[in-house]
Amino acid sequence: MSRTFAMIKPDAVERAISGKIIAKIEEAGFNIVAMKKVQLSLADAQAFYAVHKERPFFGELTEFMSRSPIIALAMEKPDAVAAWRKLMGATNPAEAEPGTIRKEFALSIGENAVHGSDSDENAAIEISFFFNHFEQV
Ligand code: DAT
Ligand code: MG
Repeated sequence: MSRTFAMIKPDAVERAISGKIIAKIEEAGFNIVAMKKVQLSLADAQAFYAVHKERPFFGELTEFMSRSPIIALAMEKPDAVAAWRKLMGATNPAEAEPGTIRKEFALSIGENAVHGSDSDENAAIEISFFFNHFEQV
């Protein structure tokens, strides 16, 4: 069993489709071990996405991620990181496979509905960014 970290991003929470996305997560067999709705400050978003700070889209990304609430989730499944990235689909919804969350719900490469960790190591860092040990069942 392994864990990954997911976020339902502001564009999806604003459109009130977080329930549809959580249903897909559960239908795919993930066990949600922690979940909360929070609004990131700009500084929080800059810290979370620090790895992208030299990228040309960093300002746009961090302003978007802090403009309204997100839902943060830690979830468990065998090979969770890869399984969640497969269910999310490609970063750019134009390249996402049919049946993926980004294909169905993303608006653009920036406002792409969901986040997912890219490695077990980053999953652990991202889960602990949002949840302390007693917030994880
Ligand atoms: P992913 O979220 O699929 O892991 P990433 O880590 O490369 O993608 O980038 C993080 C987020 O930054 C991504 O979900 C949306 C935004 N982003 C990436 N590339 C972008 C681009 N070319 N223009 C605008 N936003 C971009
Ligand atoms: Mg990434």
